[in-house]
Amino acid sequence: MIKRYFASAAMIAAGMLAINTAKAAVLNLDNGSGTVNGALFATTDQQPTGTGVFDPFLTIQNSPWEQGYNSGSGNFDTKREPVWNHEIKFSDMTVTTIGGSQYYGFTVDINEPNGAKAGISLDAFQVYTSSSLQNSTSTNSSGFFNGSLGTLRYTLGDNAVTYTDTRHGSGSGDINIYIPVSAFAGAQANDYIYLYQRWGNSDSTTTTQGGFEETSLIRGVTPVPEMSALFPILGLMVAVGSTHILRRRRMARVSA
Ligand SMILES: [Ca+2]
Ligand SMILES: [Ca+2]
Ligand SMILES: [Ca+2]
Repeated sequence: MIKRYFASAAMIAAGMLAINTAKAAVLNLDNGSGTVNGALFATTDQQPTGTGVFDPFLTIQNSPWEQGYNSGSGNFDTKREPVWNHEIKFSDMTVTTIGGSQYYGFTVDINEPNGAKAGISLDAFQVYTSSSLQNSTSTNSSGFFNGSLGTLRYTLGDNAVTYTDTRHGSGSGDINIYIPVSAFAGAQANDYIYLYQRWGNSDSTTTTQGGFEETSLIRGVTPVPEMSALFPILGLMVAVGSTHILRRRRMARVSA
C-alpha cells in the first residue's frame, strides 16, 4: 500500500494538469486528475459504506443545481443539520502529503443517477476561515451565493470541474480535493472552516439530480487515486477558450 502510494504521488506530479488562469476553464475528471488555482482534484475509489462511516460535515441536495455551505443552522440547499451539516474547526483538519507537498484534503461523495443524468459539475468551491460563526445568504441576480464567510483561503474562481458518477451511490467517495496547507497561513486552531460548494451549472449534461452530495474530511490517511486518475490524457484536457465556456455557462444559468 505504501509502495502504491509513492507510485501514485509521483505519477500525479508527472501527469497533473494545471489550470492557473483568470479565464474560465473546465477540468474534466473523467480524463484524469488536475489542479485548479493550486488545489488538486482527483477521483477516488474509497469504499467505506454508510453515512456514519463517511462522517460528512456538508450535505447539499437540489435539482437542477444546488449550493450551500457547512453550517449547523442550514442555508440554501443544505440538508440534515446539524448532524451531517455543521461547522468544523481548523484543528479538525489533518495534513496529507502528496508528491512532497502538504495539503488539507476533502472527499466528496457524489450521488447522481445512472445513465444520461450521471454527469455533474462543480461550478463554485470556496474555503474560508473565521473566528466567529457565519450565516451570510447574499446572492447575485442568478441566485448564486456572493457573500463572505470570513477570510477566503481558496476559490475555484470562474473555472469548473466536471465528473461522471458511475460509482456506488451514497457512502463512498468520488472526488478528493486537496487545498495547499500554505493557503491557511495564520489560521488559528479554533477558527471555523467554511466550505461553500455550487454544483450543476456548467451545461445541460452536468445538472444535479438524485441523492445528496456530501463532503467529509480526509483525516491524514493518504487515499490511493484509482488508476484512471493517474493516466490523464493530456490532449483531451478541456482547456476550451473562455468565450465558449462562458457562453455555455451563461445559457445554463438562464435555463436554471
Ligand atoms: Ca458516490
Ligand atoms: Ca445529486
Ligand atoms: Ca446529473
